[in-house]
Amino acid sequence: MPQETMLSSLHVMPEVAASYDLLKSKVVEEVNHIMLAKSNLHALIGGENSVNIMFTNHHNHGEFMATVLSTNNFDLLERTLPWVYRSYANHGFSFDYFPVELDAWTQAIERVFAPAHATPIIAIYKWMRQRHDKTVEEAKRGDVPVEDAFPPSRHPQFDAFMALLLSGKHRECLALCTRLVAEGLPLPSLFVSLLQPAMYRVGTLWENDEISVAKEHLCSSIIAKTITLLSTNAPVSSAERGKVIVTSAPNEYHEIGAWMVATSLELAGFDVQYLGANTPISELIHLVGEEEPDLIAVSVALSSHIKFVHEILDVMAKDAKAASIPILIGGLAFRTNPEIVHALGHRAAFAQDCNEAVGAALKLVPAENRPANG
Ligand code: B12
Repeated sequence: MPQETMLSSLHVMPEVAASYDLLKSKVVEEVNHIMLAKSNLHALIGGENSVNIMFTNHHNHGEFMATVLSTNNFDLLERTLPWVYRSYANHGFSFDYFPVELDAWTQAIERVFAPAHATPIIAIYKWMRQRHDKTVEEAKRGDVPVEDAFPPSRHPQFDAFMALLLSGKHRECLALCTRLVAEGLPLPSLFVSLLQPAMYRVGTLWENDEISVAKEHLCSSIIAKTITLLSTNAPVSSAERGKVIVTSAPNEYHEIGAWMVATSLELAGFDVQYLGANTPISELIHLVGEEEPDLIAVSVALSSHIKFVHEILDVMAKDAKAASIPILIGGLAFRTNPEIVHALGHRAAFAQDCNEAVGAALKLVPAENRPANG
């Protein structure tokens, strides 16, 4: 009987993680190639229309594993696997696809890497392969959806707003929010109690294949429009709190959370430069050099992008102008993996939501740094 690989025995050296990151696209190409040659592929992935979804999965898996290897965070891997199985199963994939896919990764890694680098990586794939039945069990049992893991104090109008959002009634969504703000609900509280849980619900519905990608896009665009229109008319504090750059991490296309943070900071009196989604690290550092902000806020939704926060911190630490600027992090990736926040220690501060982000920013930018006092 083959010896069982233990989670605690897994470890990769930084140079192995770096070469995985460098060569992962080549491995993904190999995996795609191996999988396309399978005679039972359509049975495994739920029909020929799912080939592109499979390619996306391989790409996302490569990105995710690069984060796991660079941080040696195998708890993150263990926690994420059942979610991956469940999500793809809900979109028509058979659970039998996963062992076949994992074998394809092992084969591709053997082809692309020299044995010294391939061996520790393959040990991880062996471990995933070994735990397949357990992962299926956990996927079927279903863990707690994001929206239930963070029970927000949902606004009483949540159900009404959700119904309008899902039926694409953008004017009515805006009218409802405008009314709540006129009645005295501060914008950051509206974000946290209504728009954020609405998008978390959209995520659950998408994950369970109860709404289409087009519907999720529609909801995102209505929320984006609502944030823009409400924030344009909102009163901004006259206090001068200092300058903040707010951005999403590289490759991160989730920007609504970062946008809420940017808006909340702006209303509190910060001079905010909001960069939106997917900012390359070199561009961020360049802008930091030009703008000399008092704080940098980085949003990460996908756990596969956590490695970019480490990279940003490393690059900033070596940059003369950026080294002393505090960094605030947040987003779903940290909310669902709190041990990562702990591991970062004092290198970065964390806040759960856009309301908390304001309090954290006020602490990180001392009064003596603020323009009125400078
Ligand atoms: C809308 C959406 C998208 C849109 C984003 C559109 C846009 N313009 O932003 C698009 C279509 C691009 C998208 C793509 C993908 N998505 Co998506 N998406 C979502 C969804 C439904 C909502 C995201 C959102 O707006 N949430 C609402 C905001 C307000 O919440 P928030 O981000 O948590 O932000 C709050 C706090 O976290 C905090 N915060 C956020 N940032 C910061 C920063 C700082 C500094 C601080 C202090 C605080 C802070 O404050 C915010 C306000 O209070 C989520 C579901 C979910 N539960 O979030 C999935 C979700 C995040 N997506 C997911 C996935 C898998 C993907 C894809 C990989 C899908 C695919 N197969 O291609 C791609 C990846 C694209 C990429 N490279 O980034 C998964 C992630 C799972 C995981 N474990 O990592 C989720 C959870 C869906 C799910 N239930 O499975 N997605």
